Amino acid sequence: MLFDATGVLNRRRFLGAAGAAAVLRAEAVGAVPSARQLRWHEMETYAFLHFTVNTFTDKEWGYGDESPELFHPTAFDAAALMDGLKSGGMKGVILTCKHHDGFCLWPTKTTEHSVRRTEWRDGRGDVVREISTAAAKAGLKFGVYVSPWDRNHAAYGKPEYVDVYRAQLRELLTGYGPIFEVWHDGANGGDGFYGGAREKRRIDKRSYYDWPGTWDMVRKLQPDAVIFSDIGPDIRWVGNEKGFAGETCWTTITPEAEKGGPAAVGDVNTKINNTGTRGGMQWMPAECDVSIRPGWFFHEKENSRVKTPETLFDIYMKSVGRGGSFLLNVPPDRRGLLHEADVASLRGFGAMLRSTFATDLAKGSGPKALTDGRRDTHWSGTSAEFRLRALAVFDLIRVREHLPSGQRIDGVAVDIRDGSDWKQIATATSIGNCRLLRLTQPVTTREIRLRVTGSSAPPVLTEFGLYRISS
Ligand code: FUL
Repeated sequence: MLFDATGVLNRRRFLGAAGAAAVLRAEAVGAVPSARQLRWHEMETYAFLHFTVNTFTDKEWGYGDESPELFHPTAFDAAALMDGLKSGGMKGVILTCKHHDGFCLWPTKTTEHSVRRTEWRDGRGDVVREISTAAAKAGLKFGVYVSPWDRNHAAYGKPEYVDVYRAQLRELLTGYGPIFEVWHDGANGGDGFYGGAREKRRIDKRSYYDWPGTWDMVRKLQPDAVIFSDIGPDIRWVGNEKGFAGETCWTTITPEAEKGGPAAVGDVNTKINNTGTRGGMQWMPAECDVSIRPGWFFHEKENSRVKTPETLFDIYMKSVGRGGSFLLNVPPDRRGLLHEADVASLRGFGAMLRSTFATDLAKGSGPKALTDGRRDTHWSGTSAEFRLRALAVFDLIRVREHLPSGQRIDGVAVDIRDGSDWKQIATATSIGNCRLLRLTQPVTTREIRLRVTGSSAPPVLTEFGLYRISS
């Protein structure tokens, strides 16, 4: 028996069976995901829409003194936006309901600085309403980005503003149906218009917003929503805006401030956020955000710099393929549509994803729970063999851990049969929700073996799949 009656690993037998010289650590399974995190883990790929007055001023950060009249999309079409995102395989969409400039894309009661003060839809428009409705119709989940920093609001920096911020969130979380994610950026304070004061306002990142109070409110209003920030509590920033997680990326983490000590929204050690912490205190998966263009907002001059489907696929490998999620920003243009170049790239990427994962060559070839294409069935062991019906060619391997059991695996190796021996073709460290192992050359074989080369408790896996990357 590899494990005793209580499930504790017999170290000597484990090493023998795995055939690896891994060092096992006898530690507890540690942090495990909540139900809302588990649901989020299944999404993997979703989109950001950065859209506001900046789209019309050609800026990335508005100062807060922009006239609302500047916002005048000429052909805004939420259904068309959703079509474009869906063609890229997106499962949800997070809208910048308010960016740092403070302009609100919905007719909020909290400020005059909103779509109500525009000629768009005769001042009766509501971008949040149109996007959330179109998303639901298209089968996409909807999330909100509400910038805590507000360069327009006169009260920013004073205690009253925190109530304004919460009231804005409350409107969004109560008036627009189910929300899957609430997104808080970490850009806090600085110079701005602030109701005409035009000055620099600094805030204390650790105390000003009283984040626990805000997050309690989010939990009450939308208990199923995951909350994102530099420090979670549900989903963490991956530490860069290029869309990649660390080659080793633990879902667990004990976040740290840039200079050590407890982290805060706006003050994290980005390296630790990028890799997570083995055996960390919290289950807090990494979200990898990146824009399809150099900027987050639409700029005509960047039309020739839209990322190609191949680049997006590479980012997918380094985000979803390392246990995180891929949050791809595709900014609407001044018409209120996705630019043709972005749509072409989304389509190409979506097609690559769909055709790559259409056929799992390992299906039915090994332990049932690993090869039945389901995530709710799981298998425990340290070495599994797969015998395919015929010779197959593949260059991509997908391995998934059973998340409710915690992140147990420290490393895996994959071998193919080579005469009477096995030949190792790939290795990986952290697994978590999904690990994609891309081979440098396609491999042709019928017999494959997965070995767990180290784990902190009996490994529990839900999937082993083999694919051929489509170009
Ligand atoms: C950052 C912001 O400053 C950027 O403008 C953008 O919204 C990015 C996703 O988050 O904190």
